[in-house]
This record gives sequence, C-alpha cells and structure tokens, in this order.
Amino acid sequence: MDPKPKGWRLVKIEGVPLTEETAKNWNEIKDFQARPDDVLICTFPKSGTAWIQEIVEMILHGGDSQKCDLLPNYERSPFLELFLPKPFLLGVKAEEMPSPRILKTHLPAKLLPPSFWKQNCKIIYLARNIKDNAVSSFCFRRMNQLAPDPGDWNNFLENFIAGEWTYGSWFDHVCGWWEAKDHYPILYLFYEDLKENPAQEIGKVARFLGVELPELVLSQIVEHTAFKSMKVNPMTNFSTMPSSILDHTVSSYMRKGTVGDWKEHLTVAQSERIDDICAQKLRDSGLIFRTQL
Ligand code: PPS
Repeated sequence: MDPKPKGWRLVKIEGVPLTEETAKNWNEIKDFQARPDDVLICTFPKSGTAWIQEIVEMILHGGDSQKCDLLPNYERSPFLELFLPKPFLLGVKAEEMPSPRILKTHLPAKLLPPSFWKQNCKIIYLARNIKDNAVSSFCFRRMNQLAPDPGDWNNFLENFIAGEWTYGSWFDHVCGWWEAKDHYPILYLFYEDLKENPAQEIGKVARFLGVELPELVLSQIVEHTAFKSMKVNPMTNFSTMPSSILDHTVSSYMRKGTVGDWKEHLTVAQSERIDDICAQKLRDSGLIFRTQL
C-alpha cells in the first residue's frame, strides 16, 4: 500500500489561498516560460477541467481517441502549479514537454505567470455555476487525501462562499477571467452550455483552435467526451491515481456530471443566500450563470 501523504495547509499568495506546496514553489511557477503555441486550460477547481482537457486533446488529435488513450489525462496535460511531494510525482513536467503543449491551471487571472500574457497564448476558460461547483468541491475534498479536511457541509459552504478555500473566491475567479477575455485570446465557456449542447460548444473550441472538424469527427468527440464514456475510461476517470491521493471509496472523481445536483445538497435558505450574493457580486460584470437546464 502507498504511504499516505499528509493533507496540505493553505498559504496565501497575494491574498489567494493556495496549497503550501504551490506556495513553496511559487517563484518557479511565476517564472514559468510559456510558448506561443501553448494552449492553456483554466478553471476554478471542479468546473469540468478534465472534460475540456479531453475535448481539446481530441480536437488536436483530429478525433483519434487512441492517441488520447495512451496515457492518463494528468500525464498528457500537466497541471502547472501542482507540485506533488516525492514519491507522488506524476507524469512529465511541463518544461520537458515537446510543443504544442496543452497545460492546465486553476490559478486566478491575476496570478497567471506573466509569460502566458506576453506570448499571447490561447486560453480556454470553463466556468461552472457556484452551487454545483461548491457541491462538487466538497465531495472532491473528502476523497482528495492531499486537500485540507473540508469539515461538515455547512461550514465548508460558508468558507467556500467567503473565498477561504483553495484558489480563493469563486467570484473573483470567474470575474477576473471574464475581464481578461476582453484583452487576450481567451475563449470563455460555461459548463452548463457544454452540457446542454456539447456539439455546438465543441465546435466553438475547434474554431478557436483553428481546427476544422468534419461532422463525423465532431460526433466522435461528443461521444468520447460524454460523461458516461469518461466515467468508465481509466485514462480520464483518475482511477489510475494512487488511492493514497484520490480515495475513490469516499466519492468518485466522475461523480454526477450534471447541472442542478446542488438541489440535493443545499437548503432553500442556502440557495437563496447564494442567489442574493451572486446578484450583488456579479451585477456589474454582465456574467450570467444558469443553475439548471
Ligand atoms: S478538478 O479536480 O478541479 O480538475 O475537477 P474538474 O475536472 O474541474 O471537475 C470535476 C467535475 O466535472 C465533472 N465532469 C463532467 N461533467 C460532465 N461531462 C463530462 N464529460 C465530465 N467530466 C467531468 C465531474 O463529474 C465533476 O463534477 P461532479 O458534479 O462532482 O460530478
């Protein structure tokens, strides 16, 4: 059995709580050298990162799923700011990867290593409504042995709304990237749209990446990246990760994959309170999130 790593503490960098491992390596992360042909996938955690990663990989491989199935997703598109302690180092480091690279980050726009802006890299941002995001985060924190203990649901939700959780405020994150999209090549997508009409949204991603997708290939990508397919695919469902990091007996990574699961977890009062905070915090941004389809 793998030795069990200890749960990480959170340390603030420019006011944003990050894991102590990320904070310890912050200078190296900040100086990361992006290349002009990098494609960067950005999300607040639990917004569908693995989903959009697989979509981008499939598009860039012309719909050839065999190429995607060669390695687990976390080895194909490195997680920029994740530094796992030995012996838990996984996959290749981004610096060692040949171009074109697909990279993943959960960093808020204000903490993105500056070379991504300088190189004008293509960035795909996927946002998910805060209610489903909070539920998914809570379930994941329970299975993720590296994360701090989330405590009970009510406490967790308060901390999550207040931004006292990994990567800080969901509001700052979605708004920061929303503003950045007016100045840089950023495709801003919503989980709910992707769920409602995957073919349409995958088409947007392909156009953004400058790839023309024949109808047949598009439908193959829709099929390969559907929740039911990704849930049983060991290269996308994280079952290959040591159980000392992700304990699938507590919850699964590919858990529900729906819009509106929050209704099973939030009280009416909690839901209404979040609606009020959203109305206030998102008012000036023009951002609108759907919480059901
Ligand atoms: S992480 O750890 O932050 O990178 O997690 P992330 O991949 O961003 O988010 C995990 C949630 O995304 C859901 N998911 C999907 N939903 C629909 N379709 C597909 N193909 C898909 N792939 C992943 C996953 O189930 C998690 O959401 P919940 O609500 O917990 O099920």
